[in-house]
Amino acid sequence: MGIGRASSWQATEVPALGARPKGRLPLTERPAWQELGQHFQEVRDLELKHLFAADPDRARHLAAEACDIYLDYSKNRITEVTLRLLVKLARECGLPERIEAMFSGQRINVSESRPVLHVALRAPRGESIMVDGEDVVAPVHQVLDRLADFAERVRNGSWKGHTGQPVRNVVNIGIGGSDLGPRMAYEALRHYARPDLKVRFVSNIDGTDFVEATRDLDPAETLFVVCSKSWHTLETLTNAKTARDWALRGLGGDADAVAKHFVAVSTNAQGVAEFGIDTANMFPFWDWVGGRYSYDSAIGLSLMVAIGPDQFRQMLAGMHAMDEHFRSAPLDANLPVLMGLLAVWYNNFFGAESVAVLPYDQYLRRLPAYLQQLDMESNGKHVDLAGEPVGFQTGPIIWGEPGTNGQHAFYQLIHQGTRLIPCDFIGFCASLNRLGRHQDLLMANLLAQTEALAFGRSAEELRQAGIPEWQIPYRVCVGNRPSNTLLLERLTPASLGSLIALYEHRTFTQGAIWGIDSFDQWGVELGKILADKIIPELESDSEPELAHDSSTNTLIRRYRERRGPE
Ligand code: G6Q
Repeated sequence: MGIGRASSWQATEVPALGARPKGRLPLTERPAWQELGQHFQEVRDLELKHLFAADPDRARHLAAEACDIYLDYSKNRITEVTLRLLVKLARECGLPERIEAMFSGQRINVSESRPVLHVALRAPRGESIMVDGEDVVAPVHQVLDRLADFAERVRNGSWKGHTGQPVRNVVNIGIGGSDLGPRMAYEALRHYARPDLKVRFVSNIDGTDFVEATRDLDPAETLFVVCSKSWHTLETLTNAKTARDWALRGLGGDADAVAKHFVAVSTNAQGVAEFGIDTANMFPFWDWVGGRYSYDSAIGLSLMVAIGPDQFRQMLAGMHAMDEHFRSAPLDANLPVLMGLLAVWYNNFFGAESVAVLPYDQYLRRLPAYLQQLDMESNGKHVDLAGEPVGFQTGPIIWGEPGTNGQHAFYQLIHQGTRLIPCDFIGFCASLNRLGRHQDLLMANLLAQTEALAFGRSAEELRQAGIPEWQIPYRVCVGNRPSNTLLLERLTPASLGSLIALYEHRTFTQGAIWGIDSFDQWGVELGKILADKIIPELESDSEPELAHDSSTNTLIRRYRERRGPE
């Protein structure tokens, strides 16, 4: 099978009109989609080496820059015509109108009837975005000021624990959007964090997560930041309760200690109060912030304590700069739009099933996990905005590891496997840790990988290099594997902010083309409902009556028999 030959664009089923704006055709019937389908047949076998040979200025033509992020997208299997048609598709899908609808606070999260306003979290003081007649930017800054005040008190030692000791350990308790963002950003900005402050993250309901995160901590010096938008999440509430027991045990059992060692970030003040955390120690956010889009809200409190309010605000400024770019740059020079359209090109026309994100910076090691949620929870949808089944593939699988580790693990499949895997390479010109030759060696690897993927190594080249004939088939790399390269100057709070906002808006662009709701996540509900049913069956002292399928029943019985004593 030739790489990238599978094609899903011809899918015949199309979504019904439903709530689609009047006169707008289903996606696969739109002129640009149809033209892209024909164009795909013409260019599917074009090779990058020929495209580069035909246009010595290709790298200049197919590059864009914004917010100090240089995007080289020349190593993609596209021509000028592809780009023109993709931009035409974006217009036919109403992308500019959808961008405006988001920024102006319309309820674009249709299945939850909510606006989607993470962009308001980084809007500068004095701007206003109205929702139901009320400005949402002013409250954002009130909360930011409260967060900054609290973070400073923790950092300068004036916030004291129950026994009068300053905080030396911050443990963030949350899961999903209340964990992945702050954890990724803390890792990314560790260079800017206070070295004398330990910051840990507990998310998994597996008790091991809590035990290992707190094993070497002194409760008298530990602050728990419990993050839960809903304050209903089993994992977070269970971990928070365990944390409270742990802290009280270590602090002599005085319930007053909770006020000094626990703060909450939530939209649910009642739930927080019932749990026993004083709402004076609660930082709110709003239902127009989706969990996976929330680390720049109060959910980022642990990060703010670690890096300080000024650096946090610089991160917000970097995000805002990318928001402005996304809102105002022409579509064909707009980084998130270009990346989103290229993703659609591979996903729907080449039939690519996944995208690898490969950051060449150790500080970005949690970025692939973060982007996995951002993209897969947002665009893993099977119905369109009207609730009708889509007739095409939506969100791809996102995966990756930091370079160069991945090179010694899974890159083989990207180079010589049978699947087409578009890659995003992310690198920095200057390292935060200059150490001998390390940075040049790291970046040489990034550049070499993009080159090897694009241009491969032919049988002829191998012959010329003296490789024995019998070995040549094994060693040929056919190339023509596409990649984007994102080159930034240096990893700073601002550049991280711009990078994350770039990916947020890339996700948005894809969702807008597919006409889906990128802001709900109903698919995660079913497992929770079933778990709620199974919990009492595992915990009951007497043998429960089981009414599941025979597999689940057998597994429950086997687990109960063998779990051992407490
Ligand atoms: C993200 C999702 C999900 C959510 C977690 C935690 O967009 O909504 O990952 O963040 O389920 O939810 P709570 O913050 O409500 O505990």
